[in-house]
Amino acid sequence: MVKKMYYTVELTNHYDQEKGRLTFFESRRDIPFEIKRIYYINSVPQGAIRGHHAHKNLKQMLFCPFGKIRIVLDDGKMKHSVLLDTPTRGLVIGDGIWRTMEFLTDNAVLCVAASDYYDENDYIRDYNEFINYVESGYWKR
Ligand code: T46
Repeated sequence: MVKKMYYTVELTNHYDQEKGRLTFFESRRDIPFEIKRIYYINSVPQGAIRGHHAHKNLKQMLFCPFGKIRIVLDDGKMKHSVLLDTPTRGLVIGDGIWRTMEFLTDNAVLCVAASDYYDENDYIRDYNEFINYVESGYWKR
């Protein structure tokens, strides 16, 4: 479904000097899955790091409408980081990616569109277990 494991996307937006900016994305057109759930994270103290998990099947798109958040992505072999510091940047993350989210500014907001309902069984919250999944070939790319 999500062929690349993660990538950023520049979201379509309309800016008006007097009225501001409107940004949008649509299932299947701008992101490669149907959205079943939206959630958002706020009131995070500056410097706090959340995440530390991967998903077995879930695909998501992360975006930051306010503030600055660093997302570190780990496929079990290599790590990359992506800065969400503009409301028009989306980060699509496929399954099998260990992620952390570092809130670099106070009051930053992380919004997420997800391909499925919440299911704790889809989470891998132990890093050694994640590496075992990677080495077992669970995610065939
Ligand atoms: C992810 C990153 C980007 C729910 O009950 N329903 C939900 O839809 C979600 C997302 C979470 N929860 C519960 C599970 C935990 O008891 O809320 C609590 C906090 O969740 P968690 O510690 O997993 O939050 P983060 O910020 O570490 O991770 C979240 C998402 O859980 C995760 O899927 O990829 O944001």
